[in-house]
Amino acid sequence: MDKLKKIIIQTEKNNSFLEQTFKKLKLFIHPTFIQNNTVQACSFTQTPQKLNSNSTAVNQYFKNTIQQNKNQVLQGNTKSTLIKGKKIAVLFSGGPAAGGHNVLVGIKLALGENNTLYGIKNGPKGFLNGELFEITSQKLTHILNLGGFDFLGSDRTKIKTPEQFNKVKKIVLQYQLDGLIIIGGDDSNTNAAILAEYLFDLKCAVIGVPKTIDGDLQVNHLLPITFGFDTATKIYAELTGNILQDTPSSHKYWHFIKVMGRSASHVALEVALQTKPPITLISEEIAQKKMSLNDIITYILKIILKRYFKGLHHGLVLVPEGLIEFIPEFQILIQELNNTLAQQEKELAQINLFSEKKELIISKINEKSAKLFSSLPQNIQEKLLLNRDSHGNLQVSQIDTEQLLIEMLKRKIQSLKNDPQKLLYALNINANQDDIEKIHKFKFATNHHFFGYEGRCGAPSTFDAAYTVNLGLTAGSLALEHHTGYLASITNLDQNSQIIAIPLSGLITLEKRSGKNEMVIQKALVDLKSPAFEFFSERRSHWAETDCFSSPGPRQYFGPTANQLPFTVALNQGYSNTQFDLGIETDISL
Ligand code: FBP
Repeated sequence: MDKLKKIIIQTEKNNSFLEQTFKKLKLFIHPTFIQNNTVQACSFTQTPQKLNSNSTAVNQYFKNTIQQNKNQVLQGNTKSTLIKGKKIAVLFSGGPAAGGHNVLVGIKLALGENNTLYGIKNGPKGFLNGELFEITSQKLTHILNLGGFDFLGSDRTKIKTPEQFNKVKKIVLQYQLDGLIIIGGDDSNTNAAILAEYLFDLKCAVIGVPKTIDGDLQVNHLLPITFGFDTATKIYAELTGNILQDTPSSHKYWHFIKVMGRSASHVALEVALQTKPPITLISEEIAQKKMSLNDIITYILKIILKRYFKGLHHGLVLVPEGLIEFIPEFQILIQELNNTLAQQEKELAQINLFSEKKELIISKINEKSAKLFSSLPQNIQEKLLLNRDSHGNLQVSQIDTEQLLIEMLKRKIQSLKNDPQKLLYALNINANQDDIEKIHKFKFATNHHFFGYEGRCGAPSTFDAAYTVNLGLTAGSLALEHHTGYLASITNLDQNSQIIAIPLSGLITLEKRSGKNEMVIQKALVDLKSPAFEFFSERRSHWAETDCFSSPGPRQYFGPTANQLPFTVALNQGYSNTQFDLGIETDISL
């Protein structure tokens, strides 16, 4: 075989030239974890800061954990005492997010060679099946700084039934676990809090690590962001920036891009701040203004036409994944569909033809919802009827909202062509005779995209790479010292960053889900009074009227933007610049 072929073959199995380099990249390690030039666990002390739970039901449910942790925030301090012989297990829960592998590396560094780290394959489901194996340092050298969750795998099983809890107990006893670390989002950390209480008597500490590209697990200044958000938004911003750059070049397309982020619009907002497209929809604002689908279409069309009259035949609309669930009439429709799908499960399972399924559904929902459902394109109807996930959620990532908007706009534009004067008047656009003539020539050429899965498993940005290894060190240290029911976190990401632990029980509230009160960590949605949203709302009309976009390019590992934090995080935390400071660049030797 010739030399060139050999070189290319050597890049197989996560060994591209880039990956080879990434595995050797130095990482920023927080000074709390460095003693005598070695990276090791820290110890924790209580801070005066306490989280208050207002609900007696929550206090009652978490009585053991709260009695021990007093809902007080902990702070990490450098220490030297050596802890030996502990057995800690770790699992991923939910969708992947860049940096997950570095969390494992961080935990392993905290545990050192005197304690045992077990990896749990395939998330909570694998835990229930006892899929544990020992993670050696050797195994981790191959995944340092690489994207994905594939080293362990993940799943979305919610541990909730008595049988499942019994299985958990059995596994904890079988492996004599002193700690369990759950790397997950809001729902998974709710599960971590519940398991901490459940395993209290067995003296198995349960620790959460805040993961999700959605960015919807935030606790004011205590948890500025989850890991994975930075990488995902940088990837989406790169792609969006490239498309924006194409628009005035080809000068004919309107691109509709749906970006991931299940419910909250943090991802869309961040990508908007990075790239400044003409239109970005923010679900939380649409819900607050009670905008109907027709209102949204009217809003978009007005901008499209205003740009058209200025000679701008192109543009881009950024659509948050969860939009549909925030439009009031869809909220009602989805609720009714959820109920009907649950009640008619058996009947529906026996029907093969979609038209017959649809007929049954329509006969069971109210007239208004039936009318809305019938007016939707068939592919949207089909997706709205897909199975719910294990937490009972509609699978919004499967719904082509960007295509729905295009279809509805096309219908509206058709009616505009039939009666331009009437519609321009309805849209409140002042148009002269020339403009009306132009309407007849108006062409609406579109493209649609969904940026979702491509953002979850890319190699972590420098921020996520550093953040995750330090979160892993934090979680490992908490478990070693047997602090149970805590979420690992780092505050003040721009300067004087601090290692902290947030009591999970202090984050739990009661929320009505499917008609029942459930203990949950509430999703952090985009706050319309936040500095990031206010800044966006100040700038957006300027971005709509002219081409103001910018193209941030690929995520960078060297140079001026290598240490850049998400803009939304920097704005909302009141930082004075966009750079993170997480410690000292250190060679990781495993
Ligand atoms: P997590 O909340 O588990 O991190 O998942 C985030 C997410 O990427 C959402 O943005 C998206 O709606 C969902 O996962 C898609 O899930 P799936 O992998 O099951 O298609």
